[in-house]
Amino acid sequence: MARNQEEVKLLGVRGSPFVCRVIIALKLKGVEYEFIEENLGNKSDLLIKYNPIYKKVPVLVHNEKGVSESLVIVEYIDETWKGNPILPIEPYHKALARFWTKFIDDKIFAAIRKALFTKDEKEREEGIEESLEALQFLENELKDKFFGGDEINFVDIAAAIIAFWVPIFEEVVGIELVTSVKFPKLYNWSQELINHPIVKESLPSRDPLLAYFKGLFANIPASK
Ligand SMILES: N[C@@H](CCC(=O)N[C@@H](CS)C(=O)NCC(=O)O)C(=O)O
Ligand SMILES: *[C@@H]1O[C@H](CO)[C@@H](O)[C@H](O)[C@H]1NC(C)=O
Ligand SMILES: *[C@@H]1O[C@H](CO)[C@@H](O)[C@H](O)[C@H]1NC(C)=O
Repeated sequence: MARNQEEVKLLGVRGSPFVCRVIIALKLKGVEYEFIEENLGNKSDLLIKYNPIYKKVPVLVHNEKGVSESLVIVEYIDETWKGNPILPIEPYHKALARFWTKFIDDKIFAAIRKALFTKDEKEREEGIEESLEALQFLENELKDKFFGGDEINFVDIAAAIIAFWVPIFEEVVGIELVTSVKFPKLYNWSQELINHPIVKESLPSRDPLLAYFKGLFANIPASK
């Protein structure tokens, strides 16, 4: 199929850090796409059809082929549209980039969730401790302006959640995680990332998101 006949659709919601990864990747590659806003309270037939297992966004539909899971989608985009590479080419560096993205989802995101989405103080303290421990590994890994060096790469895209969403969570819950004192490199990186032109135009608006998470947090049942 000729390039100009390509049909690219993204099923998503605006505020999702996982959907945002895919938006950043598509914009970096200069791929035109149609954004289809999902209502997660009443999922579309399209979402159920293309992601019957998890029924989650993002889903990329490229010429009627569906791809799910944000990190898998970003790799697919990188391999399908050349130019502005997202993953390293060299196998060892590629393996390391995949390792860190998995670490972000399995360790950092899990610990941060634990710290946030609870009203149990003991659970929160444990979550904060686990978050700080995990973030320290990422701080030690950061050697340049971005994880990708001068340009953003797979790890920067995966970690956008730390740069943009985590400060919102901190504000909602009233805790501190990524401060310039605790994590000077990560803090600077987060400022660079959210001001990177492609990332900046891919991020959702902060205020509605803050209001949304405030509501979500207020509705967490009190612990026994
Ligand atoms: N591991 C998934 C996570 C995606 C995810 O959690 N999506 C949320 C929105 S932020 C969702 O679709 N939730 C709907 C549901 O769980 O029913 C990814 O990386 O794509
Ligand atoms: C869910 O969405 C479908 C399709 O847009 C609509 O027909 C239906 O009324 C919606 N259901 C609810 C409970 O809002
Ligand atoms: C962070 O940025 C500030 C201001 O640009 C700079 O003074 C500081 O040295 C940077 N810190 C690190 C750890 O890069």
